[in-house]
Amino acid sequence: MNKRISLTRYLVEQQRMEGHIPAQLRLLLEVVARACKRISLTVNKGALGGVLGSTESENIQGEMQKKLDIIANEVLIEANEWGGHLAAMASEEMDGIYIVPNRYPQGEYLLMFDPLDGSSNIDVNVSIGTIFSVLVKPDGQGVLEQDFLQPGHQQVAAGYCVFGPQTTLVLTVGDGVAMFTLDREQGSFILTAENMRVPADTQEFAVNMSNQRHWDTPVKRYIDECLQGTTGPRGKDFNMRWVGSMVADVHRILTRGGVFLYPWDKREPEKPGKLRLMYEANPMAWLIEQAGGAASTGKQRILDLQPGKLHERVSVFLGSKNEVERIARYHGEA
Ligand code: FDP
Repeated sequence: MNKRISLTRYLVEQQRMEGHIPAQLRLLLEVVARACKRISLTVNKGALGGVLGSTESENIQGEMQKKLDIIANEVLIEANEWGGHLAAMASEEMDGIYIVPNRYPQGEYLLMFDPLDGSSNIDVNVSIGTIFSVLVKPDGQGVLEQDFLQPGHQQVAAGYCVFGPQTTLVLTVGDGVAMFTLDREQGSFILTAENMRVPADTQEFAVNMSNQRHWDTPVKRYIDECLQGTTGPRGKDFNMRWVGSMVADVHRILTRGGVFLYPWDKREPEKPGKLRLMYEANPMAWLIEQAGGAASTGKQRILDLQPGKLHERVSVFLGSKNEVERIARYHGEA
């Protein structure tokens, strides 16, 4: 890419284009990106910054919180609460919604985030990230948890930032997917890919194979067929890649294709899945669809799900379209 386009310039140009993002949404995205820069710097310090390891606390889902989960959560709240573009926030790490305090002006947007996805990879220096999703607050006085319970197809912006060998921010405002790489010397995100596309076919899958014995029949069938390679019904070999941070696995899929599976399984049958609909599945599903891929629960398009509660979990299959459609077909046939 010859001319360097910063995230700021990209967003200003998106704002100028008719029907694209309003000024308040542009501001919001810039603030989220700034918060991601701070989180990236903190992650980079690692043991030197005293930020590794766990706290004594658990989040609402009963998971032990890492120090960085809490730090990233605070960074995102502090950065976003005063700008006047938000009405409230919700986070995987907080029980209820966080309403913008009265001392600040209230905006029309709702921000949701998983402040640090892939927590179990923090201490071992493997890629982790921040995932975010933006909705418009429905009309009416005040803000209620209910206002967040909108299907994913109503998102107005979604993205993530991966803290890996490079820090990359990937974003959609409903007009394709763009990727920005953090230039540390300059301190700004620079556009490094536009119109990212997920190829419809792939020979790579991402799943936690240790759960195989707990899967449902359609998932077992799909993976069994992949594993049979050239001599099986698929007639081709498959490779497996599993980082174990959804944000990094999805980033690979957006970059070169593949399919990601985190299905419902029999370990805790009453739970619809492990991943969270509002903070993980919806933003990733929209990004993947915007890049020409597909995202399904196996039975339904993820973006059409009506959330029943803030911390709802869901079964997730996303990535290369033909593979996701095949998995959905196997669910239909089961
Ligand atoms: P983590 O528990 O490390 O935070 O949703 C969280 C997540 O990571 C995803 O990023 C990842 O895909 C998945 O859980 C991995 O979970 P398991 O190791 O339990 O399979």
